[in-house]
Amino acid sequence: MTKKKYLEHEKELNEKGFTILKQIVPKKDIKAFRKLMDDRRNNPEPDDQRIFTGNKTMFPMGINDPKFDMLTKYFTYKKLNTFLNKLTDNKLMYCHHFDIHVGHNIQGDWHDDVQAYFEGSNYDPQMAEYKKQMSVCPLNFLEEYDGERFQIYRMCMYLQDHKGKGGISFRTGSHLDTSKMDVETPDIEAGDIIVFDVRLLHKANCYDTVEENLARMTLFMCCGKVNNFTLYHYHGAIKRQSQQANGAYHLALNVSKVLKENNYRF
Ligand SMILES: O=C(O)CCC(=O)C(=O)O
Ligand SMILES: [Fe+2]
Repeated sequence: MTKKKYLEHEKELNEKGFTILKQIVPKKDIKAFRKLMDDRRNNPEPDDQRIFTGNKTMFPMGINDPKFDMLTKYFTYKKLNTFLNKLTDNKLMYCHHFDIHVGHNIQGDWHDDVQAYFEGSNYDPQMAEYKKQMSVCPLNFLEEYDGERFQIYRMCMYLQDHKGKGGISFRTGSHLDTSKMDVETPDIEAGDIIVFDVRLLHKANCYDTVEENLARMTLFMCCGKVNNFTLYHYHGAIKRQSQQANGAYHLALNVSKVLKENNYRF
């Protein structure tokens, strides 16, 4: 990526709250991930953990389940890693938040993906109460602290195209001002990765698997710049994951190995 292109993405991310990195994931990986996820959904083994909401299947052990080991490839895409390292001044940190979702046919609600209660994060009082149980950060997430600002991002990999329907919508600029109402629904091609600020309000769009003859599959990863904001979020994400998985959170040894090799702290 040229310096000019990088600066355009960074500006868009800072101002609108999201940017799209085109064609990060090779077609052969998309095919292999889809096959794996389809298989894990359709052929469960007795010790598998799964959560069903509507027709969506989630895997609470996430990438730490050895059966999903192949998904550690997510941390190896050079173009994505170069972008994230530039964005975080080479202080990139994995936040232990990795969602594997298969199937989704209902319209989601507007929400952010912040995994801790921060001062100023008052969009939804009910969510604020839930977040307080995860992690309470005394910092205001709109202000700088110790020369650092809130820099936590979600990386969204869609394993099918969404041209005009079934993807994700954002309330542009709502990461800095929750009263922003302008909605954008970007077209996505399988293999693109959307990077968004976790404070940005977003919602999943309805996708009829039967009509499309294809299950809606997504892989959402999360990382940030090493600083106090990120640490509170990180602890909240671990707590959430252990609640979902009904047990202690363990980072799989192989996941940590791949993270380390690719300059992600954990
Ligand atoms: O599936 C999507 O497009 C969005 C999902 C989402 O927002 C979430 O899991 O937090
Ligand atoms: Fe979300």
